[in-house]
Amino acid sequence: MATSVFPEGFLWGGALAANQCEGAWNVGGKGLTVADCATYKPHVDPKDYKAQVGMTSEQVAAAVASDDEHEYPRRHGNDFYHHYEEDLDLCQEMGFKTLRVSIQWARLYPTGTEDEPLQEGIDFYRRLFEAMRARDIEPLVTLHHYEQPLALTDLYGGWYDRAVIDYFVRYAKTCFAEFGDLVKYWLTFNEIDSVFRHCFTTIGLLLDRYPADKHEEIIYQSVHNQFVASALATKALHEMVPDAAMGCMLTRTLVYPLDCNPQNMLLAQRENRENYFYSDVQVLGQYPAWVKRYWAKKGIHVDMGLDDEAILACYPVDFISFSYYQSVVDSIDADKREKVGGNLTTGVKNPYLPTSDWGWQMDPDGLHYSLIDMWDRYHLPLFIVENGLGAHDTVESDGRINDDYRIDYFRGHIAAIGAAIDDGVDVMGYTPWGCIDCVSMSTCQMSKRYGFVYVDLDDDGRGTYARSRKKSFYWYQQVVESNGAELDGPFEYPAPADDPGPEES
Ligand code: BGP
Repeated sequence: MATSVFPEGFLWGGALAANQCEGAWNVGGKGLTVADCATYKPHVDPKDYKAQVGMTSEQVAAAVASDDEHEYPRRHGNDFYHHYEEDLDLCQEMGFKTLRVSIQWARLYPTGTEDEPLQEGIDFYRRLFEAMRARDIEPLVTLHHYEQPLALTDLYGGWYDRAVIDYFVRYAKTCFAEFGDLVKYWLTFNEIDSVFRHCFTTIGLLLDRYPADKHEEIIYQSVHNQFVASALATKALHEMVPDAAMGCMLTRTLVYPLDCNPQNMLLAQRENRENYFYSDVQVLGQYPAWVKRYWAKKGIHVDMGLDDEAILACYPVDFISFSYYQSVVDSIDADKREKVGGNLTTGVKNPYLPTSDWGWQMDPDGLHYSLIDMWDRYHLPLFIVENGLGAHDTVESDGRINDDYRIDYFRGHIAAIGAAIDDGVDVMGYTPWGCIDCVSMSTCQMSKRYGFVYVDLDDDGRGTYARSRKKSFYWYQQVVESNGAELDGPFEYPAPADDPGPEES
């Protein structure tokens, strides 16, 4: 077998988020979340990403009044809440060393503000983490993945009010006290940089409640409150669970200049810096000077507590995690150019890159580039906690799902990670997104599938929720077993009739 460039103990695995997989939206006293309000929207132009995630007060009121799960597919997810044992068996069979999941704040504190957590919620997550440990799967847990209690929107305008900092820290401390013996790797806010792209899912903000000229200031204020909450959660984790580590989580939206026009170079540099603003604060522990100058020029006032900046400086994160799906191109004359969509972003079409079924540009070299760039900037271990291909899968008459396109995608990206490691970058692990098919974040489609494991469920909510192994399941199993050395080797894809089914654990 070829030798591996991946370090021993590399955390191979997969990633899920509670709001897209758990279902059981009204079970165990769980409160409504922002995710429970997201509607099914298959026909939105991917370039018009605001239409995918923009949310109004009227739409939220309609969601609150409705019990429908078809219109609000994240309410049923893939029913991981009831299938997690079987799903973990499949992850174990693929050889997973880790699985990224999230805790729904509203399963513990239905409105986010209760004095005591719900025991039923705690019991569920303890069972889940114990089941992972029983299979030697290291839990990697996000505290806040687009699923905060909806009540905080009415009570505090989402994260606009700093009162939410204390509620979040209390919730985080509950998690560390209840699960700290089982969970050693934590992340605070998923894709914290997405506040400007979709502020309802990230900070529970309904923009129609505020004057338009204040929107930018409100978003900066809210994300400042999240930065402080994240630092205080990091402090609490280090005090309560000294052998645990906290990471930040960034959407890496690598921007290339369209060409070597110096104006385009500067434009791309500025946009990459804007992307790094969030990790700069969480890793370096201070606001970059350009942000404060920008606020001053625009008359933006961010209310900071006396100790806030000291808190940011004292409690930076231990490692950096990020999602990477595609790169973006920009140009000073972008409005005259052909555009493409992406992960809730848009850009100029890159003539060198193929696109996915949803029009996202696939670029493994961009992952290689990003890893080097982030390592050179921060010198902290990097963890790729989301990457993957959303695609239409077909179940053949023999029950097989021949997702060679997904294997090709992963082969390229894993080779890119290996190349970055070879270039001296410290990479901790890799958890492909949606390892078990789940509901899409942007469009709430079930038909946008990312998994190694197929879930029998369609966009209309029809199906048995049965799980089956795609061809990529066996391919990835071999990759993990060889610690990333075997990306091309032959492997068997047994017909589902011969499939042994999940092993008893
Ligand atoms: C990331 C989110 C995930 C996930 C993924 C794929 O930005 O953190 O929750 O869903 O994107 O996006 P989508 O589901 O819209 O295809």
